[in-house]
This record gives sequence, C-alpha cells and structure tokens, in this order.
Amino acid sequence: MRALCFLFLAAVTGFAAQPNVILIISDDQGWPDLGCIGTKPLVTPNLDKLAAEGVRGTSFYVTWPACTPSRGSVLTGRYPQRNGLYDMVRNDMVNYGHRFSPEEYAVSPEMTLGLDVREVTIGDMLKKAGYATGCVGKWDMGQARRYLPLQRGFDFFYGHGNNGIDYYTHERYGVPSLFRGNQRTEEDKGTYVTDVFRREALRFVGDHAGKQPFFLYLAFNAPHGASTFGEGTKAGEKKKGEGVQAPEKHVAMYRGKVEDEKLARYCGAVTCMDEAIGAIMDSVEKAGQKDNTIILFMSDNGGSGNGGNAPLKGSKGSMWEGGLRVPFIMRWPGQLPAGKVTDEFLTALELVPTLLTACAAKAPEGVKLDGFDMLPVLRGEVKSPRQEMFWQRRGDKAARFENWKWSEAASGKGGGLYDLSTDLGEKRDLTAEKPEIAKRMRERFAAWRAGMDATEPRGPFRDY
Ligand SMILES: [Ca+2]
Repeated sequence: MRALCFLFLAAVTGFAAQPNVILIISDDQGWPDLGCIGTKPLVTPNLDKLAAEGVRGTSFYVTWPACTPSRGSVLTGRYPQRNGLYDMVRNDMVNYGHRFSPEEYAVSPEMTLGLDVREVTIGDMLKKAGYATGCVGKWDMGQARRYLPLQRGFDFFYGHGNNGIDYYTHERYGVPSLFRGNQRTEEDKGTYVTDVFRREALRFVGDHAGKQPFFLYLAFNAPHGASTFGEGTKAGEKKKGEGVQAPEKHVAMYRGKVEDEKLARYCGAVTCMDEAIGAIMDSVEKAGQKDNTIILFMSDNGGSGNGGNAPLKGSKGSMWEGGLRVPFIMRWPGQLPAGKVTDEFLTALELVPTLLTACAAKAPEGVKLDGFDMLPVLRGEVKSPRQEMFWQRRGDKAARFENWKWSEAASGKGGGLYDLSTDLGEKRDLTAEKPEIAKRMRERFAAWRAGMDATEPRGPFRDY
C-alpha cells in the first residue's frame, strides 16, 4: 500500500521513483567556510552554485565533534551511542612518530576496531532498493575486511579505511592506506588524493548515470590536516605538522589574501575539492541526470581552527557550536526550492530517513532510526519536528532544546547555558539567571543517556 501511495505521489509530483543520490562529505570544513557565506576569502563557485540551486541549512548539526562517530551516524542514521561507534578509531598519539611494521599495524586499534557488523548502512538500504552503490574517499569505519565498504552495502570502493592520510603518499603516518575494493593499493602514489577521488567518482557516475539508479557516497578527507609521518619525531610526540596539503596552483590563489601559508593551504584544499565537486555536477548534467539526481553536501564536524568559525565559538572537538554545527546543502531540482536558506533545526540523523523517502527504499526492520524525513522542512512546508539533540564525547556533554544550548565539558571545551536565538556565539552564560532551564536540560540529557544505555549493546567500545 505504501509503495502504491508512493508511486501515485511520484506520478502527481512528477519525480522519477528512484533518483540518483550523491552524498558528499568534507572533512573539518568550518561552518562559515563557503564562498557564498561571504565572511572569508574562500573560492567555492561550485558549492555556491549547488546552494543557489538548492537549500542551504544554517542550523545543521553533526552527532559528534570529530570524524569517525559523526560519519558513522551519517551512514546508519543513529546516534553514535546507539550504533556503538562513539569514539575515534585510531592508534592515537603513538603513530605520530612510530613506524608500524605491517604485522604490528594489523593488530592495532586502527585495524581491529570498526562499525559493528550488525549495523545497517544507507549503502545496505539503497542497494536492497535496487541501487548501484559506490563509496569513494574516506571510509573511516574500520579497515579489517569485515568492516570495509564492500561488506557494508557498497558495490564499489576506492579510498582509505582509516581516519586520515598524507594527501600525496596516501600513507597514514607511514602506513600505505588506500584500498581498491578489499585490496590495499599504491597505484596512485604521488597523485594528490582529491584528484584521485575526483577521477574515481567521475568513473562511478559515468558507469551508472542513466542506466541504473546510483548512490555515491563521496567522502573527502579534504580539508583535514595531513597525517604525515615525521622522520625525526619520537614515538608519542606530536609535532606541529604542516597541516593541510594542497596543489601549488590552488595555494597560490590565496597567498597575500590570508594571514599565512598554512591557511592558504587549507583554503587551497577547499577550492581543489570544490573543483572536483563541480566536475561531478557537470558529469551528472551532461548525462541528462541533473533533475533526477539529489546532491547533498556537508562537513563531518566543525572547522579545525583554520581561520576560525566566527561567529560561532570553538572548533572541532568541542561542545561549542563551532564544533557541532556544519555547512549543509541539498539540491534536488524541481523537488526542493532553489536558493533557499533555512535556519530550521536539523541534524545528520535526518539524512537516512530523508533518503529512504526520496529513493522509495525501506527502513531496515527492527532498527531504531534517530531522525526523520526532512524534505517537508527543506521545502518550507512545516517547521522542523526536531526539538532536541544531544551530544557526548567522553566527559563532555551537550544538549540543544529549541533555542537553548547547554553544555558541561570535563575538557573545558564547552560549559554553560545559552540562548542561541540571541547569542549564537555562546558568550552570555545564563545558568545563574535561568536555573530551571539549566536543570531541565540536565534532566533531558540524563534521560537521553539512559535511553542509549538501554539499547542493545553494540561494539566496538561497549562491554557486551
Ligand atoms: Ca573531520
């Protein structure tokens, strides 16, 4: 019956039952870091075009202030505390100056941890609905074979399984990290990795556009700092690295316009990625699939500090808005308004239910999803049904309820009660003035936490 209703709806509204989907994630790109926002000298004509032809969200949040858990929620539609991937999958400080032997790396956390294999990904869901599914770029859900994309609902994978790499050697602190399918490969060593991902994404689109509905999960590692191995670094010592790497022609665009070379490289990496996105937009259009293709863009967490996140406070890793709020764009010609900017309260948890609706796919049975279909909100038909959202990173906790933002952070990266409708920069702590609201936020957080603890335990971090 539901399928019939959908077909009827599709006939009335005129969209093909199964549009293509390209879900693009950038890495550590700050909330203000799009040219169209206009507060920074960033050049992003293609993302600006995507926004001009779609809807841009200004109150869009991720579920965690850093890569792995945030991306896990994008893929599963579930809070990190529910899907089990609620911290980073990484070897931590040791890999800054320690060269792993292949045998040693094989038994390290970066190889043995990953997204619980009982979790269902959006790749699984769309593949079941008849889609060709591809993953290009940063997977970050574990590197053991059972965790890699081909075993998680994707027909195609070219990218790195771990958290970050050197943009040219494609090594993570000395460990070769690119995979084609299930096999490690060094076939593109020396080529700037955004160009590699661009080529592979274009190939995937070209193989499927117009032939079969496709889902491309295009997860860039740009503009994340490079995970470059420092020969002179002692094990466990974190030297200040060179930061982001970018091609000279893109860095040159920013010299003299931004304060230093490091920031020029960050901006250059964003612009190089924007050009790759533009090439993919062009290929979709040339294949006659523009109107039948949904393109989404978001960053996986707040900006890492390159040029700041003003007017937001804080950066990646914090419970401040600068760590949790990210740029978001969704374009679906004819189905979503063009050039609309919405300040409705939305999160990455909404992506899976939204794509299931758009693609006439089914939610997996017995799986609790934490978001909702946001298409009516993006169309401006209804207010966002989301009233609250919760975050936890180790001893750091935060909640938003309507316009209220509360956080308490053992790390010091957060703390207080703020009214975001008048104080987006979280400057005026209202805890003393509004004790009843602060109390309510703490209670709501505790109730959410209890709900997460009551769910079926998932690995890799929980004891079960
Ligand atoms: Ca990130």
